[in-house]
Amino acid sequence: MRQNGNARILVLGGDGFCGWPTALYLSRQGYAVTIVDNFSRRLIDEELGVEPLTPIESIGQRIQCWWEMTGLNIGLHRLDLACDYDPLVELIAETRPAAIVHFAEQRAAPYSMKSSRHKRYTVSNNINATNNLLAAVVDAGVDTHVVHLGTMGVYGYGSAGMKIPEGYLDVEIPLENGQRVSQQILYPTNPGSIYHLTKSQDQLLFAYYNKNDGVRVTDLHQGIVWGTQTAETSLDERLINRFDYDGDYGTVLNRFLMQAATGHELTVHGTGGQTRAFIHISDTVRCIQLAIDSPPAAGERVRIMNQMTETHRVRDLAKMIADASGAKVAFVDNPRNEAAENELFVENDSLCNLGLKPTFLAQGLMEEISEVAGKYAHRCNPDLIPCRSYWCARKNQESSLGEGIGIDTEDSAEAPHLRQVLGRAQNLIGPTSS
Ligand code: NAD
Ligand code: USQ
Repeated sequence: MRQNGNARILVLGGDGFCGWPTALYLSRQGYAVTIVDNFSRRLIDEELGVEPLTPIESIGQRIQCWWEMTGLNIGLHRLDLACDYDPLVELIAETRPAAIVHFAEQRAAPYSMKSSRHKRYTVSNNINATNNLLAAVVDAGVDTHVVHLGTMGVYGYGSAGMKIPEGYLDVEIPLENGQRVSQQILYPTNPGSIYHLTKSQDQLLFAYYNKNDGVRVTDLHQGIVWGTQTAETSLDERLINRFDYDGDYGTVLNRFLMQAATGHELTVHGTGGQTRAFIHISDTVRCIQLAIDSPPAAGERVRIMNQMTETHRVRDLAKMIADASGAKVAFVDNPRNEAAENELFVENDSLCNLGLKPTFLAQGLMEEISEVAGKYAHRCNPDLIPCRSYWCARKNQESSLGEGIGIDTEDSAEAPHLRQVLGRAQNLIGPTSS
């Protein structure tokens, strides 16, 4: 008998790197899962001329395979959350989900900084998707718990020396009459890219709809996700998760793993003194369930939890992987505008207290190098490894002249760069099971 059999969960962005394994995990835990996605991530692969290192199937084939392997059905709706408002309200009103997990945003900082077009697309897509979701929950008249994937990057990556708290900061304000008033405020946000900026703005949308309409929200401020496979995506190669390694979407640890496996130098930006927070993909999916199973009470303010398990300095990561694999480390010019060196201390008690048992880097590293990066190394295109998105406009223009990207030709921020490939979207979706 499945414990969660009656609970319907919508997974927005369920075809993506975090969304797909989460959809499978929740399905296996007994929730009735429906994926909502517009497949923009697959279209962006086309725009960038990139394929993931791992050979991912169409969403239809993925869902079909899941049914064959487990007898479990996953529903599917193709919607653009930033535009398709009425169908979204209908879907929520019809399914009355216990929770909606919101992964559906443009999530790469380098991509968001490539050009004004990419900045405008990222802002338009992400803010509209989040606002539409919240407005739709209100319009549908449901008491659904919204679980959002935020980012550690909303805090910036530093503090006054204390651990970064989980969302709220205790402050004391001196009044003119000499009294001092204590308050908790949202931790001052300090985003480093346009992408991170949209996550900061999401926080205000959540606070507003929570205050005004009583929408129950959990915002999970997640660190950099590493690894590829979970127990569920490993069941059959047709279920494999995507592994991004290119200069825009590849995240640092997965890039280093792939670089080690393909004999490429490990591309440390600047001095590698940047310290960041990390979490394994298996822990991501577990955290989502922990959040779903412990919703905030009616009337409770937005609950913010830091979803990370360890912090590392980039050059230490490179050394760890170089020592394990024999790879060489290259210190390259940093294309980003970020602090060269930072310390990072983070509170993460909430999810650990709910039952998270972290997977630490030392446990999974070699397995990732050999079983994923090594196995699919032949699919790597080395030309796609360098990061060519510069935070500084002039350098970006110089770079885009060489590549034919980044120049605005249309007066719309909606998704102009995607239009050229939209016609092929149907092929990417393939047959569907629902
Ligand atoms: P991803 O790009 O692989 O997946 C996002 C999915 O959302 C894609 O399938 C995409 O097609 C879909 N999507 C985007 N815009 C949409 C729209 N308007 N309508 C419908 N679907 C849309 O990204 P990911 O790595 O799985 O990240 C998921 C979420 O987790 C993001 O919000 C990201 O900010 C957050 N996050 C990711 C990481 C990480 O390291 N990957 C770390 C912290 C937080
Ligand atoms: N870096 C290198 N070499 C590389 C790639 C990156 O040194 O080849 C450095 C970057 O300069 C940066 C750090 O590694 O200092 C992290 O970069 P990243 O691309 O791994 O991570 P980031 O851009 O911060 O974004 C990723 C996800 C994003 C998520 C965020 C969580 O793409 O969706 O929100 O991690 S966090 O970093 O905690 O804000």
